[in-house]
Amino acid sequence: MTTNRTFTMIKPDAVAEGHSGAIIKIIEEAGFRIVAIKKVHLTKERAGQFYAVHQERPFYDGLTTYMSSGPIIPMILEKDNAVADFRKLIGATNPAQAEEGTIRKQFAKSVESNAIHGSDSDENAKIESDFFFAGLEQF
Ligand code: RTP
Ligand code: MG
Repeated sequence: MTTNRTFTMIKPDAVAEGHSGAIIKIIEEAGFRIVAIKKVHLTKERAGQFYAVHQERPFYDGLTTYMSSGPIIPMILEKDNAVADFRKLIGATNPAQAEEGTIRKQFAKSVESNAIHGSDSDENAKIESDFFFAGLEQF
């Protein structure tokens, strides 16, 4: 089953450098509606819970340090085919491999500090949305 929602976070590097507005503009112009949005600063422990799926990977400690290094902007987005279309809009994990015109091509600095997150499945979009937003915030 495909749903019409996905989850994203503008990551600490992009927020700190003042790119949030430009990134949100690209997202809205691509046809996504913002369902929920806020600004939060995760603890390293909480970042570790979000990325628990990667806990055996060599980059896990660096990833959780990075994701707790400053505020992030989590959002729930709505559009037909949201998960796949949003992954396409953000581009490859490593900006060196990201296509021209993608958000990571424009704003990511490295494979780790890559400006933005996008859920990789409908199931994870729901889990990740519920991690940050209460049901009454998801309108
Ligand atoms: P995301 O989950 O953030 O949307 O990114 P993704 O699916 O494209 O990449 P994933 O494999 O899920 O990795 C999650 C995040 O971990 C950092 N990373 N660092 N140093 C490294 O080799 C490495 N690999 C991944 C990135 O911040 C990546 O987005
Ligand atoms: Mg991922």
